[in-house]
Parts: sequence; C-alpha cells; structure tokens
Amino acid sequence: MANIHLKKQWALSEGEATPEAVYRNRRAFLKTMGVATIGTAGLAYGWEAQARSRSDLERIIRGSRPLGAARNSTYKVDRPITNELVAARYNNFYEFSTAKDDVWELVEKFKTSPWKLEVSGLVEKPQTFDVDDLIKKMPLQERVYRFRCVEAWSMVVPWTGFPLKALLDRVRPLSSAKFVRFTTFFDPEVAPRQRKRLAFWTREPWPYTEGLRMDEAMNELTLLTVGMYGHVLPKQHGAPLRLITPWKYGYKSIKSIVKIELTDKQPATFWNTLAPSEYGFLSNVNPKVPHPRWSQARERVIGTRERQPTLLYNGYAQQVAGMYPKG
Ligand SMILES: Nc1nc2c(c(=O)[nH]1)N[C@H]1C(S)=C(S)[C@@H](COP(=O)(O)O)O[C@H]1N2
Ligand SMILES: [Mo]
Repeated sequence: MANIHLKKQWALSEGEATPEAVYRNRRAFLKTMGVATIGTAGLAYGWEAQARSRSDLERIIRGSRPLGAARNSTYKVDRPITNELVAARYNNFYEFSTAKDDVWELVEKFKTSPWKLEVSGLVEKPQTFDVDDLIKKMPLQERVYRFRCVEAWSMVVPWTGFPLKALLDRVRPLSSAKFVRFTTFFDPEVAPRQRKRLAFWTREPWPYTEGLRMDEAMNELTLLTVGMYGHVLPKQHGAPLRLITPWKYGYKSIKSIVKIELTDKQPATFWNTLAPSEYGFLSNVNPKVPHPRWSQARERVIGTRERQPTLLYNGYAQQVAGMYPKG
C-alpha cells in the first residue's frame, strides 16, 4: 500500500503540481506511517540526512575553490543576479531527491574529484580527460545567463566554463556526427533514487541522459560549466562539470557529466523517455507553447516575489533563432 501510494507521488513528472507541495505531502505522509516505514522509505529518500542549518550551507559555498575567470561582457542580462544561497538550496537533481531544498544536504557523500570525462563516439581522437586537469587547461570565462526551468521558475547566474565547441574541436568530430549524447554518473550507493527498487517503481531510466544536435552543441552559447559565482560548482549544482544551454528548459542542462558521445542518431533523453508527450528533444524556451499541464508564458523569479514574462528562446533569439525553422 505504501508503495502504491508513494509511486503516485514519485511518478509525478517534473514540476507537476508544485514540487514544494509534493515534498510537504510526502513529509506528512511519512509521519503518519510510523518509524518502521520511515526506516526503509527514509533510507531510499535519504531521510537519514541530518537537518543542517543555513550556516552549514554558507560554509560549503564559501569553502568552494575560487576559479577567478574573467567575465565575458558579451553575455549580459538586464536583471539582477540571483542570490547565491537562494540558488544553492533550490535544486533539481533527481538522483538525490525530488524535493529542491534538501539536495544540498543529500550530496554530502558524493565525490566529485577525481573525475573522469570520456569524449568518444564519432570522433577522430576519442579521449578521456581528468576534469581537474581540464579545468586547469581550458581557458575559462564567466558568463551571466538567464536560466529557465520548465516548472516556470527562473534565475540569473554567473557561470564559469568554456564553450563545448572548444572541447569538441580537440577530439575532431567526424562529418557523420549529427548529435551529441551526454550521460550523468551512475552510482546507486550515493544517489538514492538510482537504487534498483525505487527506479523500478518510478520507471526512471538512469543514468540521466541528454542530447543536442551538432549545430546546437557547437553554438557559441553552449557552455560546459565548471563553476558559478566565481568558484567551482557546488555539488548540488552538478559538480564537477555540467552543461548550460540557456535558450532551452533547465532539464537540458545535464549535471555531473561522465560521458559525451557523438552519434549519428538522435539520442534518447531521460525526460523524453519518461514522458515523451511532455518533454520534447529540442525543448527550446517558448512562452507560446504551453506544457500540457501548465502555461509557459510567465516565470517566477526565485528568491523574490516577482513574476515576469518569459521570452522566446529565453531571450537568446539573436544567437539561436537561425538554427530553427520560423513559425
Ligand atoms: N543529472 C541531472 N541533471 C539535471 C537534473 C537532474 O535531475 N539530474 N535536473 C535538471 C533540471 S530539471 C534543472 S531545472 C536543472 C537545475 O539546476 P540547478 O539545481 O543547478 O539550478 O538541472 C538539470 N540537470
Ligand atoms: Mo527543470
């Protein structure tokens, strides 16, 4: 019974109802189930994590290694940068939790160094990189981008990274390469929601994968990201390396990448596999195309009470509209 009841909640696709409501319901539900159930369900969810205070979060953020990359002023946003602590405890990272405000705690045992990144598939020179090494080697820059989640919240973040193109150029894509497939780490020991039993109930196709067309991957905006707010990525944001594609909904910005493969076929993606009618492959931000269950016309600015209109391609039409048919 517990499983059936819970499955219903877990089966909610991204952003159905408000995740906060799901989280509160779950908490209330578990409370009524008593200690025995909390013992097992609790472990699966990572409820063993101790509630820690705001000062713990602050300490984690302040302790992140600085990167000191110069800001590329080509990429400006006419809105204030989101408060760092607000962003740091408002995360989507389903490997750890479907709630947002507990991811930062649940990643405690997640080890993000050393970290290998494989770049392979339809390339002349497949290579595996040590990410710490890569961070030292690649010319890093900071870019302030808008970020828009399909759940209709948004933020503005200074990311540090390098264009994906700079990495792909190093491995020399073959002309047969048409798509890029990205894969997140798979480790059920540290990521509770990847555990077999839970994955069976939720039908979640771990590991998380995402994909881009080759032209999108080579677009100037597409940033392989290793830091934010001037320092390395905190684990809850997808350390040590994630994708940022600011004209697409947030779920395309895959976290904690272990593999980048060039392919000739459109790759399957996590959300598209789970709910194909709700999450397309392209997933470009478009205020005129509602998600089947809610409008995309406006967005809630996290850390404020503000709502604002959502822009076509999230405000990046100038850089990306040319890649897509008009209409
Ligand atoms: N591996 C992985 N990557 C992921 C996700 C996830 O659950 N797992 N969530 C995505 C979604 S839905 C969003 S909105 C962003 C959130 O990034 P943030 O937590 O850094 O704000 O990460 C994206 N990347
Ligand atoms: Mo999202």
